[in-house]
Amino acid sequence: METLTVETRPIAGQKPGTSGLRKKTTLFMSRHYLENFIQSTFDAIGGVAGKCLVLGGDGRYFNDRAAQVILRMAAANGAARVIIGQGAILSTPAASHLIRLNGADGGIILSASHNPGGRDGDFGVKFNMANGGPAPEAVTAAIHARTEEITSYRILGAGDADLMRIGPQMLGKMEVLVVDPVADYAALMERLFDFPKMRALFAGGFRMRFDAMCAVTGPYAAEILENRLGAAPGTVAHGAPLPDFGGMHPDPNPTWAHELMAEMMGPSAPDFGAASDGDGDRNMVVGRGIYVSPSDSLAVLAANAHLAPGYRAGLKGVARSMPTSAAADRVAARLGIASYETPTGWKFFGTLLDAGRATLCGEESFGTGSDHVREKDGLWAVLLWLNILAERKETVREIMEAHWSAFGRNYYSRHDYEALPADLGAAVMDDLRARLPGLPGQVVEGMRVETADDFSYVDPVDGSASAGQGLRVVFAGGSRLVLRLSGTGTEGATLRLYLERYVAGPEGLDQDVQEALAPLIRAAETLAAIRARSGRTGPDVIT
Ligand code: VG1
Ligand code: CO
Repeated sequence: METLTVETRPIAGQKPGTSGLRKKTTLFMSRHYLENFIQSTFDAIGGVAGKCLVLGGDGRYFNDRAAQVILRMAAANGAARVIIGQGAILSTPAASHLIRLNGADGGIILSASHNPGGRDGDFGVKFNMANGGPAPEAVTAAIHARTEEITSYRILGAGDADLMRIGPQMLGKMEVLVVDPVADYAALMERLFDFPKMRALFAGGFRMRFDAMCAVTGPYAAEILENRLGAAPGTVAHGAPLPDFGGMHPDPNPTWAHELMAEMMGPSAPDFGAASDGDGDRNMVVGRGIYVSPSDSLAVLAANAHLAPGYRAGLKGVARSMPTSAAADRVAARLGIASYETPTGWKFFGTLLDAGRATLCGEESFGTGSDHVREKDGLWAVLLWLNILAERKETVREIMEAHWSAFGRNYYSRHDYEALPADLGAAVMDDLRARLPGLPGQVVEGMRVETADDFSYVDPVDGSASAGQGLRVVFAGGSRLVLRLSGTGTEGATLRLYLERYVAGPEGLDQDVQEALAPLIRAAETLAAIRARSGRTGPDVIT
């Protein structure tokens, strides 16, 4: 088998965003596009000669073809071994676990997460480091810089590897080890949680619905929930991963997981509902008749994690992304442990997890995880909830209400304005940023502005700095609004407006969320005028 060196030229725009490089699938399939990015990644990390990598993806259109190209490129670049999920399938948390379990040097995950799949949808590539976590900004910047100067890439002149055959095979001089995508991950979950107790819960008639949304989590959820925990067959809906996600939009929020929401709010709702996203790293949790906001979910998990065997020793600290509500901070304060506020994106949690400063991490965007891997982990969060439910023997509603009366309630919502013209999105941000210095002291919609800034972060472990991470306006009493541009979209600009208001209780803990936030919603329009300037009547998605 011959190693080919193929001449190429830099392709503009190969700049990773919040979570890897995401582009239209057809662009990724165009000549040299994937190859340039993969070679640039290999070059930026000092080559892959002699190294071991993990490879897999969420099964979306082009997943299998891209995996074959990457295998041939890894072989041509001298990699010793690639561990790949059968059929090139791996959820993001399972990939993170395999990197750590095997002491691999890193991994490549093929996913655009919640972005729609299919030929007309999106595709993505993420690079993860030896700790199993997303490449930090310094590495993604080096990859991007390399894409701007690349002149050639190396690829093996070989046929396809047989990715359905579990076990080792050779591709040139490189070993390709095909593994069951689920087995090691399921074993890890059995170590963290009290499976006998959770089995007893289901045996006692507890009913659950898990909506895998035709994305990668289906096989994981079916194996763990139905086979190992004894949940009724059919508990997992939309369980077969499909290249176009069956036309679904695997974003686990009330808008896109509307089937699950309708069932959970209906007359014959099961006890517990959950959904996950395209690559299995995010989760939505719903009780019978009650939606749990992701910020609240993080706080409840932090307050109750000690009920699960893997966390019995207690938590070292809790970290959340800046736009996530401060509910988890209140729990950390009560537990006497540290809390951290990081920029959006899981890559910022890695150093805290590695240094043993944080055990649980979470984002308002339905991402929760712990130090068991270095990615957020949708099914893990669902299992921790189940373990807590099995221990407390209360309903989700009872658990939420008890939590709010103990800690107060951080009313929270995110309003997304999707696919705005890029220049409009940038102008809204620029104009509000320019106004920030003059805002403190001003009264907007009856609320006095206390502080206003553009969030910047210095990593407490490695000292790396990240500026421009979101505009914050904080009002007296702690209510706040945050505005930032999405870094995962592939069309125009998506503005995310985050709204939060704290009510200490005991009165006012059961308000409608949007009504509780109404003054902040008005203040945001006064300050940023997104509706007026875009001509939109409201957000596209409310979570
Ligand atoms: C979004 C979320 C962010 C999350 C990221 C990747 O980013 O807001 O919290 O980490 O997606 O998640 P942005 O830049 O569009 O706001 V995933 O599951 O899509 O890998
Ligand atoms: Co995801």
